[in-house]
Amino acid sequence: MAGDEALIVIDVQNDFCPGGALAVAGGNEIVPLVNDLMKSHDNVILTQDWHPAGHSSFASGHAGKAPFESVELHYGTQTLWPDHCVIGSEGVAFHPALNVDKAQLVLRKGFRPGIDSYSAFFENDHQTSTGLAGYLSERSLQKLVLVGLATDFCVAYSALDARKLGFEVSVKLDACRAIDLGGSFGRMIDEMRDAGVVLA
Ligand code: VGL
Ligand code: ZN
Repeated sequence: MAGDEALIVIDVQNDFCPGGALAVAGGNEIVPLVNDLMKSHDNVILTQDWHPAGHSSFASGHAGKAPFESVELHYGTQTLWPDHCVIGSEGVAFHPALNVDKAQLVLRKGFRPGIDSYSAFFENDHQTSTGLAGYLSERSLQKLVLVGLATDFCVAYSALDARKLGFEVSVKLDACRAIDLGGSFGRMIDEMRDAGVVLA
């Protein structure tokens, strides 16, 4: 593996695995693959969806709204989710079989009550930075391999922002699983391909 390559493991957390609050079908199945990939990478970053209770992306706080509907927030249209990845809960923890020992950075996102963050680079206003691009450039990490949950939300938004920022990006689809909300999987695969993301 090249010294300028980083493996970014997106949101492999209990709430995105079967039995979790926002379970992604087969989410747990990627864990052995991700663990193997971590063995062959020197630079490993984990992201963690990290919401305060009552987060604005939770349908429970919007009268008359159900999970998977959407709402207009100050930065645009936001899909509403079941309460998930609440700080302090079991669901926010990494999957217990995920080997986190090699992670050099754990990047938490979605901690501001009024704004969601799918991407590991920018929150959903596409302006507020998480600081990840600065970390990667300070460490001269220019090639990114992305895996995790969910393919069509946090993985795809991260991959698209990474391309916009000029990184070389590949997504290893066998180590990802999708939510597929209203065709979002196919749409985001097309968007990633069009943006020059290598889909492996
Ligand atoms: C995610 C929806 C809400 C993800 C996070 O990790 O893909 N999706 N929060
Ligand atoms: Zn979330």
